Amino acid sequence: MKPLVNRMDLLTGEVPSGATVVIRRASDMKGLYQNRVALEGLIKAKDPVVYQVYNVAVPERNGELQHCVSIIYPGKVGDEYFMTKGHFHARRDTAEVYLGLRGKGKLLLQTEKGEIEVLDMFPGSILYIPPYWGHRTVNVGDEPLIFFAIYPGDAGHDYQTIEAHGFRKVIVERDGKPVLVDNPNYRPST
Ligand code: PAN
Ligand code: ZN
Repeated sequence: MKPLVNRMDLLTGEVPSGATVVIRRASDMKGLYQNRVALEGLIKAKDPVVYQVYNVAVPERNGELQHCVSIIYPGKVGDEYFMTKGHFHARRDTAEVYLGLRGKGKLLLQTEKGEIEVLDMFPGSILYIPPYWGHRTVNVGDEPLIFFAIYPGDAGHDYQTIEAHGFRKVIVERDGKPVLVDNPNYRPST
């Protein structure tokens, strides 16, 4: 691997070259929001992009550092804000750092035992995700939420655990403000 430099647009979060982009539309988020009817309506209307991630191409092996820019667009499904799918790292003993660049967000973290934490994301926020904590980001503002992330090359992503159990809490809008409420559909691990 040779050293490399890439450029991101600090306003839009786009990385025009040197990265692969993953695009997640409303139709990719089935089963993740509480309000299925609202999600179906959104998919039928125009199936908007909920978020996208520019991943700089780095080998997925120990010693390397994966790094990427995530952009979560403003919007809601019912009263639940646009958010990422959320995941654990496949290798549970790997950490991650997020650097907030634009917008207003919440980082929802949860251990497999169901312990939960919520951190604020804002331009200049430096967030540490320790090993063993699943994580999901939520855009609670009215502009794109953009952040840079760095994590071990061989961390990998486990989406299935979150898909199967959900997060204990969800972040919804109440009277124009984000509020953390219990997830009625949370299925704890036994
Ligand atoms: C981030 C996330 C990114 C998209 O780069 O992968 O924000 O979220 P999902 O992967 O949950 O769809 C990260 O935490 N990587 O490990
Ligand atoms: Zn991660």
